[in-house]
Amino acid sequence: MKLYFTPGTCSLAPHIVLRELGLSFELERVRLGEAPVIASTQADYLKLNPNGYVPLLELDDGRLLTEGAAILQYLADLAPAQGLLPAASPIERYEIMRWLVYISSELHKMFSPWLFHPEYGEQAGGVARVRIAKRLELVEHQLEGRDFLLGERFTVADAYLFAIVSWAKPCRLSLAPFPRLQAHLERVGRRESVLAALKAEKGA
Ligand SMILES: N[C@@H](CCC(=O)N[C@@H](CS)C(=O)NCC(=O)O)C(=O)O
Repeated sequence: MKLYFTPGTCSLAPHIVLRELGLSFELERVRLGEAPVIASTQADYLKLNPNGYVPLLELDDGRLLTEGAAILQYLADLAPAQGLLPAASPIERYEIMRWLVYISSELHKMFSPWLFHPEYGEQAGGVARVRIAKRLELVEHQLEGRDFLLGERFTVADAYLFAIVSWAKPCRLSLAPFPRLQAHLERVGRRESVLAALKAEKGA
């Protein structure tokens, strides 16, 4: 398996999960932009993903899978015993899927593009910050009495939340009103898989 990733982006979530599960994988860095390329070869990345974004997972049989939320579920299902996405208890699984969709549509796509593209201007950025902060209230509420989104167990949703909400600081979004979320980020940030993923991406 090969994960196409870019440091500092949402591809950190499947990268963390690959390490959590102890799966063997290769990393391939992508330089994003108008004409994204595979960093090691300068090959045209659009040939692999015409939408030009990461993450992209290349399976051993050559199949390509995009969309972070789908990749996270696929990976977790490769090692069900590890419980990053429970299969045995359907409602818990759908609650995790609910969080994956919430993070993808209400957080991820509010940060990006609005806070990553200066061409949208300060006004759009300001609106995005207010909306994201509103959406984070639900996350803060969910974390009451819980170490992770679904309780005491780390799941794929926590990996995704960590990757996205880590953008708050560079995007000048204050997390001061969300102490439980801050504690969650610190807790997840201390995990071996996360430290290893960040180290590998820094050196890539
Ligand atoms: N719908 C995709 C979006 C992925 C996405 O937005 N990736 C960003 C990095 S966080 C990216 O590669 N952006 C570059 C671009 O859109 O050109 C998913 O959920 O996986």
